[in-house]
Amino acid sequence: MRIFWDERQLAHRPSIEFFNGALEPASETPARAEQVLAAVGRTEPVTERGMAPLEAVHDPAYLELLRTAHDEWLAAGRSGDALPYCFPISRRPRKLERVDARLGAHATDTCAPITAGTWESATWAAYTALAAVDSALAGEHAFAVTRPPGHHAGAAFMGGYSYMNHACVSAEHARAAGRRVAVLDLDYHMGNGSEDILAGRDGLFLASLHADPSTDYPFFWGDRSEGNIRNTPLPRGTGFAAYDHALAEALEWIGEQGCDLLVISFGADTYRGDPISHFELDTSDYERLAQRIAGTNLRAAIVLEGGYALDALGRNVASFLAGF
Ligand code: OKP
Ligand code: ZN
Repeated sequence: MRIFWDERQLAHRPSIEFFNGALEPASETPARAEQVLAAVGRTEPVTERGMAPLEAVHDPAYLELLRTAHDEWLAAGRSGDALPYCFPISRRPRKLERVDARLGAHATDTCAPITAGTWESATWAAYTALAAVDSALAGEHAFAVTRPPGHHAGAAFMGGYSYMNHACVSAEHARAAGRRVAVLDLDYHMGNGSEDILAGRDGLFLASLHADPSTDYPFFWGDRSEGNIRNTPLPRGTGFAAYDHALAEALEWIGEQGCDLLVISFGADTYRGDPISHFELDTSDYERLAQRIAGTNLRAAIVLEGGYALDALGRNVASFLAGF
């Protein structure tokens, strides 16, 4: 297992978030990466890849907003993190002038604050994922230490702590290299951005296990399967036996699609101690789940999505990696 990391991912430092109607300290912090790094040991460096692999999955106007929104926010006389508050439910095309309108046009929710370092971290998360998928293409499993998460970022939207969909950027890179690629999403939350990007794309597949959207974020996706998308909603309280069974079925489907490479969106927020989630996996369960995946003989590029129990995040990730 090779492990990749670039410290520019620490530049994104959101301060606050809305949660259940109150402003709270942000859950998605640089300390998450630091906990993981302390647990996994030596990492390898990552190279810059320019805009092309990002533009292969994201809309150029959206990328431009990500790059410039915080500067525009400051130019408008604001301080702190840039957040949208008004969203285009009307779907009427408009010429957008204020940064507030442009943010709302490219966001599903208020859970993705843009800070001074967001662009730097999000692009280096994508480059780190690309390094991992290059390793998988060459025949060796790899783990990319990535933050902020990516799977709620769609072709032209951010949301849920996610800006750049690094799982999809790396899956598309492997597809362009001639592979049939499955993204296996094991984060607690349904990866609505990944579905947005992958639905209907030739040679790319998404199998996702997640909390039932009737009870959990992102609410408006994740209950239906169609074409190259396979969604498995699971109830709050799901523990190892039911999760492992759902994983076995997802892997069988991935095999039936003829996939020959895996990108795993790994979220450790399925852990029983996660502060914002409601599954019941234990640290040792991650190793057993990973053993099941490794048993398929597909090479895997693993990227980090969520996981907010800071004290346990490192050992949960290490347990998952040990299974390979
Ligand atoms: C990201 B990932 C915060 C409310 C919490 C957002 C959850 C994002 C999870 N304002 N809802 O999938 O771990
Ligand atoms: Zn999550």
